[in-house]
Amino acid sequence: MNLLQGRRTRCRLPRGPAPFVVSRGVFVAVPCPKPAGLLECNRIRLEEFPIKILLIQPYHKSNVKTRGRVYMSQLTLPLLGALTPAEHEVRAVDENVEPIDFDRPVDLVAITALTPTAPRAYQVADEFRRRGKTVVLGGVHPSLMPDEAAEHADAVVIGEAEESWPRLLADAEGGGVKERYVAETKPDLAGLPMPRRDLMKEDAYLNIPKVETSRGCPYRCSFCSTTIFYGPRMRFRPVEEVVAEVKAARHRFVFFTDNNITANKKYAKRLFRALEPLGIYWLSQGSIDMADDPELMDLARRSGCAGMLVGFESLSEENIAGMGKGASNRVDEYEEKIRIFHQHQIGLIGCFVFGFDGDDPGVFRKTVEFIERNNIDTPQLTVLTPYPGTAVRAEMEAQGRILHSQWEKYDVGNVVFEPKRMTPEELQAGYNWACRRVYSVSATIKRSVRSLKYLKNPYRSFVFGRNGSIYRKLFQVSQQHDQGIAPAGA
Ligand code: B12
Ligand code: SF4
Repeated sequence: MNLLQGRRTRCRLPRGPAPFVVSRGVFVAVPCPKPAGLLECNRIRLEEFPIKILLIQPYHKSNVKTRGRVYMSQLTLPLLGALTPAEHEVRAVDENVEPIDFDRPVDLVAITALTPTAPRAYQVADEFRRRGKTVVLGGVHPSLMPDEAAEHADAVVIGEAEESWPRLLADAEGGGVKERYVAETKPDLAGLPMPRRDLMKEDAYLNIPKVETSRGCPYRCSFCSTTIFYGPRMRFRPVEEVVAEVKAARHRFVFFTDNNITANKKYAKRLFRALEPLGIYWLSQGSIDMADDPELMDLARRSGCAGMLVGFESLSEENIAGMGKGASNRVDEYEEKIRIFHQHQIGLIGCFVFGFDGDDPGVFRKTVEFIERNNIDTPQLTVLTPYPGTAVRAEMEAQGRILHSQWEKYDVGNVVFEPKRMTPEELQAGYNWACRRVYSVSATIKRSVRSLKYLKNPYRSFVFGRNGSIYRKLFQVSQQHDQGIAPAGA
């Protein structure tokens, strides 16, 4: 299918309008009612036609709002916008902050999807295709479930976009897109373009700009999609390019999207040294073993690290070994390492997952007590979720333990599988109990006040207090099952 099909253009010859589709001077073989016209038109160049591209981030109820603003702006559409050759016309809509105009005159609609947003992404795709538009799906979920995505799209982009998105657009210019684009290599991150943040309605977000410093993860935790998607080899951006992007974002707070910003300590130390003069605060993700390196911790603090999102995952060594995270996580060292983080004035968003095979109904109280005892500044409680492509899903599928694949419920707040030592209902009820307890207003205030003592900085402690209330909202919306997969009124 040609994506410019139907766009009428005027032939420069005196014969008048030609019902051809034109792309940068190349005619596509659409039968012409005037046979001579085709010949004549083939000999001339018409004016250039930019492809009108609409990038879409689909709605999901988990994009909760604080004071009317979505809590996280996203990097995906700004980066896709920046990877789009300048001659095309590109717009972006995040459906979480503004409605989609399905009748907008566009040639190509490109939609990104994670697993929980996939059902809405498919609805949006179907709606545009009904209107004759060419639709492309990409991102983590379409990459891991390309056959499913292909039912709703003209093209599916599998993997990272740096090389395949421009290739797809070149095909579109030349006549038509292929059904699949597979990223042939993992792109080198040197020279990534500056994300087009101007494409987004920046005032619709709490506006914590996201910046990448690396992709990939050397570990392969059984429940995680990251290594499957980005690969086990870490790739890094040149430090000076990261610094330039942070400066351009013009914000005192930045979120680095890395899976493990300290996975390569040498790189991390260089990065932190370069960030220090910028006077920013930042959050990112990393593993608990970062606390083993005092120099790294010191540099992180001095560079403005307000907190790290750290995967504790479980308080059971058996679970840690089972998920393949033994290299970085030793349960008996957790308490000491938490103290080291706090001594360095670095707060913790501590992630705990419920529902591993070793978990029984005692896991909830034990985990909550650990969080309270150690003052995890913001606990992130989640239910084990068997995402496509992961080892956990393969194993559960083989054992017939997957309850359903209603992807919108794969939001880490809903039980979608049969646990080993509990019923699904017990797991859900235990999870809900734990969330109510740690995300209660009083628990959140208590944590913030305690955080203030060792973070020694009201701003940092405020960040964690705010995070706590965001996670409370996230938990609440995950339990609102009456909400559909589309925004109200869509
Ligand atoms: C920042 C982040 C968030 C942010 C923003 C999410 C977002 N939608 O952008 C927040 C905090 C909101 C979030 C929430 C969640 N997240 Co999250 N998040 C991340 C994180 C850390 C970085 C994502 C990012 O910005 N990467 C940088 C951008 C540029 O990369 P990208 O989006 O993958 O895009 C590239 C390609 O995928 C491709 N591409 C993407 N879309 C498209 C579309 C087209 C048309 C094309 C051509 C190409 C293309 O092009 C880009 C450049 O190569 C990743 C882990 C990671 N490091 O990737 C997890 C990750 C994406 N999150 C994940 C999950 C599970 C979630 C949650 C469900 C649960 C949770 N609590 O974390 C929610 C769901 C939110 C939602 N409603 O979508 C999983 C996804 C698993 C899955 N199968 O879907 C990941 C991979 C983490 C993991 N450990 O498994 N997340
Ligand atoms: S959970 Fe963290 S450490 Fe494990 S594979 Fe995923 S990104 Fe890597």
